[in-house]
Amino acid sequence: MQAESKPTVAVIGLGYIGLPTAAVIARSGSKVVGVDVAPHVVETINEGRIHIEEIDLEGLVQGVVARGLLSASTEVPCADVFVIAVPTPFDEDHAPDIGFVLEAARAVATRLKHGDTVILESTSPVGTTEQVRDLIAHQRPDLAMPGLCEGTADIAIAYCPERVLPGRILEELTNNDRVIGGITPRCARKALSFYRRFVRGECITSSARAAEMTKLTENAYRDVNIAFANELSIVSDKLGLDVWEVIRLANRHPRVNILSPGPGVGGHCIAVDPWFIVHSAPEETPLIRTARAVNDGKVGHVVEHAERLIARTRGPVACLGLAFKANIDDFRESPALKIAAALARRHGDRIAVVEPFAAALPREFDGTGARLIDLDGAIDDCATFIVLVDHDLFKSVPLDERADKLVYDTRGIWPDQPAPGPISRRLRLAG
Ligand code: SAJ
Repeated sequence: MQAESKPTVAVIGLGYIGLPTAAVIARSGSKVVGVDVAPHVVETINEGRIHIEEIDLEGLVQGVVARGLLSASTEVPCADVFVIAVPTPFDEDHAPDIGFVLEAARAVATRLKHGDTVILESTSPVGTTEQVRDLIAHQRPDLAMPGLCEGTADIAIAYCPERVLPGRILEELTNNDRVIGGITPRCARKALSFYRRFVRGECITSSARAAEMTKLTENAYRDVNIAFANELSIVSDKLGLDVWEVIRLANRHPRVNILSPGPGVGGHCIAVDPWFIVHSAPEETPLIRTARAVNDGKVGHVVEHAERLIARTRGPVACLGLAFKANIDDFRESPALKIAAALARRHGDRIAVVEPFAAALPREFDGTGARLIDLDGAIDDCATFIVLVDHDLFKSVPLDERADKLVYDTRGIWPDQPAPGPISRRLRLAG
């Protein structure tokens, strides 16, 4: 990569992180090729459209594709900078699976030339960037590798985790601070000069291993803190207290900031990444492991409470929301989906699901008899509401449209909801 010219870039993986990243880099003037194994993703992007929901992304992709700055391919091209943004799932034993990262590295290795930079952005267990380096070293003995050669390496390899929040990806991609961990300090500086082209937040350099651990730490921190809120909600339920009130009052302390309880923790990051730490240090992580158990256990707790409510009522029950969090169309690892599907399996056609981000019920509901209805239909037909997601649409329902409903609000979106009776009151307060 020459110092001042705009580097050509290949972004491997065009999912929730890779596509917005490719588009933002293209907006900065670099020619970007996005690479994905799925032909329909490549076709969609080359038509200037997108295959995921994210605020403002469609317009941005349309613009950079039209200007010839972004294109997509199933093949990794030659480039100055390679950004790897592929998934890192875990297996049944919660062991991280870095197979997609290594596959991407293998494809990148065939294209590398002297002066190129390889950056891993996928959330990865500590040591993965070094494994990428070792794989490339094995495949390309003609290139001097950072950390393995005497003197200056031929290529730079770094780890720079994405930290963006779904629903705010474009804004956070540009404005969040970035941690850039190099295999060597020289690698970190090389990657830094790349990120400075499109990141307005501060870019801090470190080692690849520290940057890998930083990313895992951020999500484990959030998981542990949500677990605390979820545990409080179960305690409050037992003691007949309103958990939302308790948290609101406690948060008035200047050094207390408790997060919100909910039906559990979903998504593909916070419910997954803490396991990468546990897996690398199983004896040393009782707290992180317990937090995972508390958050996973919240799903069963909500199902039990909902069951009791449903057993005492008649007629259709509205489950509000399936997404793993508010205002997105992402149902992966969603506690709301697990809860609604469990209730549908048990109560069949009594269950009506409202999810403005779904065109049809997911396959988990096949054969249950449950149906997808819109919010107005639920307000007209259902006397019982189980709130599972805090979508803005649900929050906007005024009190006079729900005052006569029996409500179990796991997200605390309707603090003004009247408590019609002792059982439902206890259920609503459970959080
Ligand atoms: N949740 C609660 N209570 C809360 C906050 C969240 O129950 O107070 C639940 C949500 O409903 C959801 C889950 O936790 O089910 C995760 O949602 P989230 O908004 O906390 O996080 P994600 O998974 O959308 O994104 C996280 C972010 N990490 C942190 O905030 C530390 C994001 O910055 C990361 O880039 C992303 O993971 C990632 O890709 O790793």
